[in-house]
Amino acid sequence: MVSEAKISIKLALLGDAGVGKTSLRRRWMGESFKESHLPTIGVDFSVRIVHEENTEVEFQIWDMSGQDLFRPVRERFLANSQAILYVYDVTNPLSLERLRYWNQEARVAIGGDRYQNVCSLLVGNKIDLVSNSKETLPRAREILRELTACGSSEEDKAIFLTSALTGENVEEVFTYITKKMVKRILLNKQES
Ligand SMILES: Nc1nc2c(ncn2[C@@H]2O[C@H](COP(=O)(O)OP(=O)(O)OP(=O)(O)O)[C@@H](O)[C@H]2O)c(=O)[nH]1
Ligand SMILES: [Mg+2]
Repeated sequence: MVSEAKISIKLALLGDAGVGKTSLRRRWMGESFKESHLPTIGVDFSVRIVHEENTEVEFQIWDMSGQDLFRPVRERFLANSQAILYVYDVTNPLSLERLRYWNQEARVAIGGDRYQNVCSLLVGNKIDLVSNSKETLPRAREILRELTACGSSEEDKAIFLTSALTGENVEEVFTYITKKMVKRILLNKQES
């Protein structure tokens, strides 16, 4: 029997306070949805094991507070991130613009050279609250161009519209990032 390879992925959730980072994490972890906003204090952490291409993937999720005051804490935990979900709220256009700020914070914490290897995805959350969430996509594409996407020719695929409330597209986000990261890590292993 061929034993599975084992890898771990350190994924950070970044975005303004209240956009739904914790709700997305909880949804993917199979936990219940909370109606009230309980702000994350500093950083929350979850681990989930998934399997992809004969590889066991330990997904470490670092769920960051969106409040300014926790910047020093975030920086410490961001430093080793391999993937980042930049989350905005589709009902709040400012939260989409603010992803440029979050990108700067991540670049500084991770370091310019290393940031080039980080896999970034944009997630527009709370689509259950609007009938036209796709209207945010043109601007989201522009902003994503400034970030490092998971393969620049696949920009469209690196933007997901989700609802942590209904669960729509949440699994797809994590499946996408798993496939991308496993492919990349296995490729790097072969080359080294
Ligand atoms: N309708 C709807 N509400 C959502 C959704 N996701 C989150 N919320 C609500 O938005 C509020 C904030 O959600 P959180 O997940 O705590 O936000 P956060 O980004 O983790 O916030 P901080 O930890 O303060 O940075 C809560 O009241 C959630 O119930 C969603 O997809 N749809
Ligand atoms: Mg939170």
